[in-house]
Amino acid sequence: MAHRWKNNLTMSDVTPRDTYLNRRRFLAATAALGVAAGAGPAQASAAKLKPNSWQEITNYNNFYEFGTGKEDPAAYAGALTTSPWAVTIDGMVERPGAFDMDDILAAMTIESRIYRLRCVEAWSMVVPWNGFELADLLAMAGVRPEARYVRFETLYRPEEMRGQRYPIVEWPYVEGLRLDEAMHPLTIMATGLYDKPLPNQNGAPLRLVVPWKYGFKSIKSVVRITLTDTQPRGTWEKSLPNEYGFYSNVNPNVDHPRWSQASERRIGGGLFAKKVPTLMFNGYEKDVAHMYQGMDLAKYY
Ligand SMILES: Nc1nc2c(c(=O)[nH]1)N[C@H]1C(S)=C(S)[C@@H](COP(=O)(O)O)O[C@H]1N2
Ligand SMILES: [Mo]
Repeated sequence: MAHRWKNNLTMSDVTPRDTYLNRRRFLAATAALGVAAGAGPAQASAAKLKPNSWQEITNYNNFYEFGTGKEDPAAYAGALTTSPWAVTIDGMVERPGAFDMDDILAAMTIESRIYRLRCVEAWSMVVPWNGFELADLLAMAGVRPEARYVRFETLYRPEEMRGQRYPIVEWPYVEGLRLDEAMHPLTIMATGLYDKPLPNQNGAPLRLVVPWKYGFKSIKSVVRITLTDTQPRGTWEKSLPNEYGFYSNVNPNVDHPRWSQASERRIGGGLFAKKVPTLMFNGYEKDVAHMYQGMDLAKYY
């Protein structure tokens, strides 16, 4: 379907640093995305952002719980019941328990973040998320000082998630972050898109978004968050450890064993659009590189 989409993005369209550093003003300026023009210098660059369309973002998905085709999630994720929903936060926390989605939403301030999304398969989009910082959610449970990592788990419900009836990967889908990555202000839990509730195919009702990492780290439909002192093994790391590492930071200089990561195809650019260069840490280098100082990124891929 990609050939039907019209959109022309360039790297300069996206200025994520301004967007998030000025997020409160950005939010105050507008309820709708992209209406921030003229509200001040910070908003001037934010207004240049050109997100992919709703149609693109909700019809070209990876969500293997509903099948491996890009159009399977849009076709089949409607079967998922997302209310009621609870997220268990456990492990090394002060107040472990099941947190009801309604209570989470009541406690959080929903904000807008326009982020790049770069899939490890070398395609990308720009997505206007709504959500809140993961750090604020973790604060509800109280992170204990011995915690070093965060492990996330997707719902396991094969009656509604038809892909889970097949051993495509090990279910439930699992991902993990180092605690400093989880606490980073760029790391959010998304609850919406374009100021509308998150569609099921995008990971309703709550999905992780870590914009400087390959898309598969951004786990969907999360039901459990565990604070731990042990590095979690994600679903893709377990399946193909020499292809997908724990860190999975977007890096144009470290190729996937089977393809180059130096450039990417923008969804919506059309079939014959030129690939655009992939940016270090997906363009978030200034904000996140300090966390990986001194690490050999080819070794810790
Ligand atoms: N539970 C779960 N989360 C997942 C996936 C998945 O298959 N299952 N796919 C990942 C991959 S590979 C990508 S690129 C993004 C895609 O997010 P999007 O469909 O909202 O663009 O979701 C990630 N989160
Ligand atoms: Mo992906």
